[in-house]
Amino acid sequence: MEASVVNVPAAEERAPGTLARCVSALERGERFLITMHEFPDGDALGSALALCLALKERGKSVTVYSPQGAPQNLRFLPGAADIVRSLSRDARFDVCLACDAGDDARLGPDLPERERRGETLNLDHHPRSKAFGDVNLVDSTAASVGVLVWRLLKALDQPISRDIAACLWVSIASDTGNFRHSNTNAECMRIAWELVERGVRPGEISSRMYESQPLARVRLLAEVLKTLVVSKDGRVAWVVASREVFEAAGTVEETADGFISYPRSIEGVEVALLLREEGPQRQRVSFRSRGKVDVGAIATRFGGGGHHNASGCSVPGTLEEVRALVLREVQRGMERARIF
Ligand SMILES: [Mn+2]
Repeated sequence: MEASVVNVPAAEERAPGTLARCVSALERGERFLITMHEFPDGDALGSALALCLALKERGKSVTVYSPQGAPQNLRFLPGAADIVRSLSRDARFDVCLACDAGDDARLGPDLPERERRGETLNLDHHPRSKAFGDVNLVDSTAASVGVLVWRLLKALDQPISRDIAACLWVSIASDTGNFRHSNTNAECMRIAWELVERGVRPGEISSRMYESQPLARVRLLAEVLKTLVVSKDGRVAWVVASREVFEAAGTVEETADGFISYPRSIEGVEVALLLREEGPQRQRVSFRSRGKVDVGAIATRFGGGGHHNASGCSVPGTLEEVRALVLREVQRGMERARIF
């Protein structure tokens, strides 16, 4: 093992042998299924595709499954074009790897039964991750699931190709907000350094991820920002992506993913929300916290989940009803955090 992987991961201390069990499953298995949470982000896709590339280099048969596939700005990732959106009923695997899932309910409708998908490895860093795997490699101190994949590949003595490095970079850069968020730590910076040494060009990847937006998405942002509201005390800010907002922007294909960073960026705001209309009677809510309020706990109350500073849930009710409900819970969260 290289000197760069000096820290003993917290997960290894809590559940000794977990990493070794994963390594042995990766060595023994022949047919692999890799999947991730629905509507995958850079971490889910980057970690899954890095694993896929590594396993293929080891001569394994690999299927990567995601019902939605990669969003437009992540389609440049090596292997993204080979993601399958459905699985046949008789597909069988030796090992199933779930990346960044939080909960097996988020793994898509075609996830095979346990007997057909094989030994299930849950690779995750969500603090309330459900232990649905036969092996649960879960470490909330890992900045992204790509960090866990890095540890696995190192333990396997797997050479890190430039393509694998690019996938891991996207995983880490996405979940740390480009090394800005509070989960940015020494381990992920050390890995990032090694990835650059293996040929990753951070500027090129950033440009693909953030500076290749369709015009319609920027028009959608303009409409979403018109809905910005800040609470009287300046601590809570929210934006709304309703059906009318999409109509005004003239797009149905674009998503409001990431727009929550704008209310979050306002000085003095502790909690930011983005409400998206999933239907007239159901709203998707994303939360971001500046650190004092545990928005993961708030989302969990509504049946969702996530991290202390970033979470989401889907709530039944009209936009008005859901906004009132979640704002009340945010207020309680602020009181618990002693922010008045
Ligand atoms: Mn993640």
